[in-house]
Amino acid sequence: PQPIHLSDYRPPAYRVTRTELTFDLDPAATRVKARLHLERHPEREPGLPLELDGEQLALKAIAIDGQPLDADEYRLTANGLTVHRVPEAFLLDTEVEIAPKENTALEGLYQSNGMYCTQCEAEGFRRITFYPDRPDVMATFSTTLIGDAASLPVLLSNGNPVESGDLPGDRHFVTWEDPHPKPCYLFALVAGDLKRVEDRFTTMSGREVALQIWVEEENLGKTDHAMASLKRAMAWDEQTYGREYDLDLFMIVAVNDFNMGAMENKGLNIFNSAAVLTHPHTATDAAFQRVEGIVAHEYFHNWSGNRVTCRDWFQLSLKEGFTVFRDQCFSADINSAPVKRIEDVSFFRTAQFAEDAGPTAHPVRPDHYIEIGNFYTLTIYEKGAEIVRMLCNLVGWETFRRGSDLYFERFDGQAVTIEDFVGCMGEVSGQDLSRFMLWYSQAGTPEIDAHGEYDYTHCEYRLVLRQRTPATPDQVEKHALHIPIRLGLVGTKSGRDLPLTLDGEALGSDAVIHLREEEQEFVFTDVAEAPVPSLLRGFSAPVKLRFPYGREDLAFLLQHDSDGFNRWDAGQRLALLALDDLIAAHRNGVEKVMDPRVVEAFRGLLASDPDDKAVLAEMLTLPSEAYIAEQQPLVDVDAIHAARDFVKQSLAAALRDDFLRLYEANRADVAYAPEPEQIAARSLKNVALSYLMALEDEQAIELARDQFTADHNMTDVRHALTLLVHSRRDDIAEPALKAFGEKWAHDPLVMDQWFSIQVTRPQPDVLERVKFLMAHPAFSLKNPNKVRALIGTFAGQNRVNFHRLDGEGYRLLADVVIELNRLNPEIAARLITPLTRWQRFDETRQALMKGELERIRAEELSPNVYEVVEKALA
Ligand code: BAL
Ligand code: ZN
Repeated sequence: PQPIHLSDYRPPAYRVTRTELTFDLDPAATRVKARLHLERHPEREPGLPLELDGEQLALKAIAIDGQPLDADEYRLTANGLTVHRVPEAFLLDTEVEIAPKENTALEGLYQSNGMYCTQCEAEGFRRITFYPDRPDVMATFSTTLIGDAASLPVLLSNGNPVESGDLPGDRHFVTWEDPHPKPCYLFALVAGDLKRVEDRFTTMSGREVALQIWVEEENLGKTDHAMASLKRAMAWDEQTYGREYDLDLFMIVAVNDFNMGAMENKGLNIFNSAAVLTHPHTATDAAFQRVEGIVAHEYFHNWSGNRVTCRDWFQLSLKEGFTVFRDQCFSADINSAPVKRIEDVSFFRTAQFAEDAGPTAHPVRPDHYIEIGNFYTLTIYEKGAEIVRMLCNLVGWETFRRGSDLYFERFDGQAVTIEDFVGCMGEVSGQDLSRFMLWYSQAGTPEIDAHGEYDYTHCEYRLVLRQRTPATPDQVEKHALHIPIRLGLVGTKSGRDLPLTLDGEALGSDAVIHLREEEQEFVFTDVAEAPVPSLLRGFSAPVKLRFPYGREDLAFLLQHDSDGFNRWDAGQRLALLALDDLIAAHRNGVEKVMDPRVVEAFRGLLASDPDDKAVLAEMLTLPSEAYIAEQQPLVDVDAIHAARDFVKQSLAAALRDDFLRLYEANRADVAYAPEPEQIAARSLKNVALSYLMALEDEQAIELARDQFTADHNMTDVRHALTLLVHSRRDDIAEPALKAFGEKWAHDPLVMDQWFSIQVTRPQPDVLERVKFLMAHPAFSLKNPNKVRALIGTFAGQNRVNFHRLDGEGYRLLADVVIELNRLNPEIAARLITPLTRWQRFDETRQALMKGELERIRAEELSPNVYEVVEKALA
């Protein structure tokens, strides 16, 4: 497969102004009739052939302006259809046949549990009909669905229903009209035996919108939270961005087999059922919050994505980065803002940093790709959101909002570029953002080395910052970026933020400085006492910042930093220093000794009276094995696991009574609600229980067992079950696991959790368990949620066992990738990620991992898997 380059972009030769589709639904032979109203693009020369994308379509008929074409008037290939000569403006009629039931890739039209549904982003529409399948072709759509009246009583598509009726042969039809011009990636249809929950929303201009969530009957009781989240998101977007919904109807459909989390199709969002269905008995607090965030994300796309979309797929972060930023702010507003930031950054620094440092590293706006499906990445989404956040902070919220208004107004109904978005921000702020644009084109995580010195004589604090971005594949030379660094100087005597004066200007006690050069010195004057700098507050830029903090400095910041995020980060840094020593001790076979400063810091936290319990829970949580690994020059999975376990056990032993008190104090017996205060208390209680269970004494086991059997809500049940299953007490773990599996055998989303809990246990027999579970009746390689829950979780989260020295973990993953390469290339390509990180490991493991990548490469590969494997082995 050949790469596609951003620099080759040209407008399409012909644009479609209107699309009329008729689907006659059948599992093996769905007929799709398409009437396209086409005209030459004014910027393209006359006389060009008409090129349409199309894959796996059986062409049955083709006509232009009503005249059937002869075979020599067009050419069919595996990727599309070319009509050699067409008029300036014309109607194209085609009819194709497709087989939804054979579609295991879950792109285009497919079946899930007997219902029909679609996924067209990025390039799935070409599996439905011949079409210019690119986001800069925007048309109004009319869609008629014809299906069996008994088995497919519900027929949905984008827009508003305008006509329906019965047809001969017990069939019926519904016609939908979507008045908003859209690219075909936003097309959707759903047909099945579904039930709906309905609500209403009155928009800020007083229009009534019907809100519907469509599910299988047994899931009718699991939609309340999604509906409440949707209404909150609609109100938030009006209040925060002045954006109002624009159709009379907004629908969400839950689907079990879905590659992504959800999809923002115009007026008809299709959701992975895991991203929409919740019930206190089946979903954890984290799942409730995830649903809230994803429902909001998809809704927000209605403006940032649908009304204004991307010119080409290189601009994917235009809609995704902005929309992730919007959903992050929404979640922060309605939950604990510091915890939301801690969670997002914690995930980002673990997973996106790893991506940016690996063989698949790419800029937020890539300049080439083979398969766009491989670019729904943490870089495009999360780093893209960090860039938008920096922009917002650079120009200030009020100005950012004016820029956003200008962007939506100027480009409404258009397909545009990242320059158009940033240009609006530059225009309203008067700032020159040309250098800032480098964030979009330069891959890799910038590293900042900082050091500072206090001059007692002159009361000055001199801060020197040096930036460097390591080379990434295809991009060796890097330039200095514009990096905003929010900071404070915390007085060592007063424990307070000191006033900041820079170049004679008073900046307050919390300010942003701008690093633009490779190296810059900042001299703060009138600094009354020696400070400890608190740098990169709130993670003000997506960079790695190193500062030679002593452990006392970190303990001090943990106690005194006025920035909640940096207080948490100081604790993480302190724990990492202690972990470093322990990892070294483990490797050298030396006795491990716990750093008393960490114990004291934790004792202080446990004695504190937190104003935000959720933040305290985060502070008491040790860095994950994956994050610790990110800090190591070479990853030693066993040493990391042993060191982290040792810290956990040492803290538990030293502070057992405190953890016990914390557990009891947060054990409220209230009716479950997914609201911030309750979630915070549950997190704190469950963190305490984790420490107590590190000791595995009788009392801890009793507590965990009681919590498991009390069965109040899935958050508590799942946490207790995980602790039991991960303990050495098989006599308790196995019956609990069995009871849980039997109780929830009917619920696929809970069974996903059951799979994940088992395959993250640290015991060495887990690999055999993974194989055994692959034969479980509830498992299917064709269901992406199951693959992620069992295989993805094992390979991504069970580091000691996946990286077994006999290579069996790698082999298992490669076997699954090879099989999925045929069934579902998009999921297969994503699953390879852990193997692509081979350079981070010792030579033995490197050889084993590469061996498996080469075994995959020897197969006949989909473009998705080919691209990832080639990069990994380059
Ligand atoms: N556009 C794909 C799913 C999402 O990002 O919302
Ligand atoms: Zn999105």
